[in-house]
Amino acid sequence: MTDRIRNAALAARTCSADEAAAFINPGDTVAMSGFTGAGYPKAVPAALAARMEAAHAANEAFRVRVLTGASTAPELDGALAKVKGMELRLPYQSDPTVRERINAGELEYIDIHLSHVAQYAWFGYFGPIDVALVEVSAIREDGLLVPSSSVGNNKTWLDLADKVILEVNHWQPESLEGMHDIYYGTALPPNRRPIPLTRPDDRIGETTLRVDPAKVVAVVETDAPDRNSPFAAPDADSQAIAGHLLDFLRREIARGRLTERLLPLQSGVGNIANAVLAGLGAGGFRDLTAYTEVIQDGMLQLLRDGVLRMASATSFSLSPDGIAEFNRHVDFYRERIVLRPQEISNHPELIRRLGCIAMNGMIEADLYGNVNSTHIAGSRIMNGIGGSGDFARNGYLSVFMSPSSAKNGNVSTIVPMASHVDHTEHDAMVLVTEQGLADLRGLSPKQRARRIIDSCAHPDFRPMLEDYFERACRDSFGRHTPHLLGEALSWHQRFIETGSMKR
Ligand code: 0RQ
Repeated sequence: MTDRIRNAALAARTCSADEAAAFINPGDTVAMSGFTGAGYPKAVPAALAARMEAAHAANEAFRVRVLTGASTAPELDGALAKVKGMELRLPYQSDPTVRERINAGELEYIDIHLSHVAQYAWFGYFGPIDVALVEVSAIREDGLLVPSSSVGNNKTWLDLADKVILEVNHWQPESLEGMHDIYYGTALPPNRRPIPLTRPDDRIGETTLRVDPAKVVAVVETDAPDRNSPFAAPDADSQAIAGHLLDFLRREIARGRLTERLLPLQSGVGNIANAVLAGLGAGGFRDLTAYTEVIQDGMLQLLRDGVLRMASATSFSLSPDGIAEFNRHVDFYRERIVLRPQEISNHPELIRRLGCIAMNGMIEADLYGNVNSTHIAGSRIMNGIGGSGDFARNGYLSVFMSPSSAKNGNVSTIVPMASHVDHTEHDAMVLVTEQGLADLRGLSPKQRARRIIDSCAHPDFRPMLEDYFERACRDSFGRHTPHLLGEALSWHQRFIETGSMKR
C-alpha cells in the first residue's frame, strides 16, 4: 500500500500499465476519464496503443470504441489516433490527429451534448461498456475513490463497466479531496425526481466515487501532469468582443433585467472567454457565481479578487502557474470550488432553474441567428458541440461570440446561410463580434438579419450581405425567412474552391 492507495484489496491489484492494457480486447468499448485536458488516464492508453501497433504489424485488427467526458490530450487521443486504434469516438474531441482521422472518414465520431452522454449510456444507446479506465487522485481505506482534476462521466463509467482499471496519479494535488460533489440521485424515466440543487454552491452528493471492488482488475500508479498549456494573453479582437458584451450586461442591469450580481456564468474555453472573464474583473463586478464546465486560471484570479464568490464546474484545467497558485491557497479554493459530474454541471433542468448566462464561441452565424459551432464549410468537423448546446438552449441568456472574419479576412463568420447548424435561431439570443453586438431577443427573422448585418458583419463583407438580403427579400419563395437557396450556400463553396468567400 502507498499513501495514495490505502485500501488493501485494491492495492493488491497494482500492476504495470502494460499488464493493465492487456485487459482491453479488440472491439471493446472503453469508457475513459478526461475532460478538457484534465483528469484523463496518462499511462494505460499509451500501453494500449503499443499493443495495437504490434497487432497491426502482425496484420491483426485491434481497434476500440472510446468514450470520455470531453477532450483529452496527446497521451490519450493522440496516441490512439496515431496507431489508428479507434473505430468510434464520442462525445467531444479537440485533438489534431483525431480531427484528421475523422475528416478523412477513417474514424466514426458521434458529437453529443455533454449532458446527454451519461443518460445515453444508461439507456444502452452505446451498447455494453466493457472497460472503464479512470484516473483518480487516491483510493481511500474504505475503497472509495477520490476523483482527480475532472469528474466528467466517471460515475457512470464506474457503475456501468464490466471491468475497471484505475490510474492513481500522484501528480494530482492530494488537496483535491473534498472539492467534488458526486450526485447519486439520478434515475431513468419514469422514476426521475427533481434534482435538489437551487444555488450554484449547493452540495447535493458525496465527495468520492463508488466502485464495486470486485470489478477492479488493475490499479496503475502514475505521476504525470495534465495537459496544462499556458494561456495566451487576449488579443485585440477578443478584447473588443469582451468590451461589447460587458457594455451589454451593464445596459441589462440599468434596465433592471439583471442585478449587479448578474446570474451564474457559463463560459467556454479559449482566448475570447478569457478576455470576457478578465473584463468582468476590470469592470468592477463583485460576488458573481459561475455554473460552468471548466475552471481555468482566469477563474482562480477572479475568485482571489472576490469578483467570483464561487465556481461550480466538472473539470479543473489549469496551467503550471495555475496549479502552483491553486496549491499555494488550496484551503481558500476548497471553500469556493465544487466539481460535479457533467450530467449535473450541464443539466438542462439546473441551467434553466439557475438562469445561467451562457457565453460560447462559434464558427459562423447566419443572417437569422442560426449558429454553427462545429463544422468548417459544412462538412469538416472542428471539435464538437461540447456543452454549448446544453447551456445555449436552457440558459437565461445565450451569447455566441467570434471575430467577424476568419482565415486572414478571407472568410466572413456572418453568412447568408450557416453551412451547418448546432444552435438554432430559436436559441441564440445575442451575437457578438469585434464589430459589435446584436441583441436578437424579441425580433422577427428579417429584423434579426438587419441587426446582425449592421452590428456584427465585417465591413469587407457587409455590402455583399446587404445585397444578398435585399435581393432575397425581393425574390425569395417565401418572405418570412427570405433566402435565395442556390446562392446562399455558394459562399461556402467559393471558400472550398478558392480559400476565400470574396467575389
Ligand atoms: O483554425 O487555427 O486552423 O486557423 O477555426 O477558431 O478563432 O481560434 O476560435 O479557438 O475560440 O474556437 C467554435 C471552434 C471556436 C470553439 C470554436 C477556424 C479558425 C481556427 C478556431 P486555424 P478560433 P476558438 C465549452 C463550450 C464548440 C464547443 C463549445 C468550439 C479555428 O469555440 O469548439 O462551445 N466550440 N464548448 O481559423 C473557416 C470559419 C471559421 C474558421 C473559425 N467561419 N471558416 N474557418 N475558423 N471560424 C467547452 C466544452 O464544451 C468542453
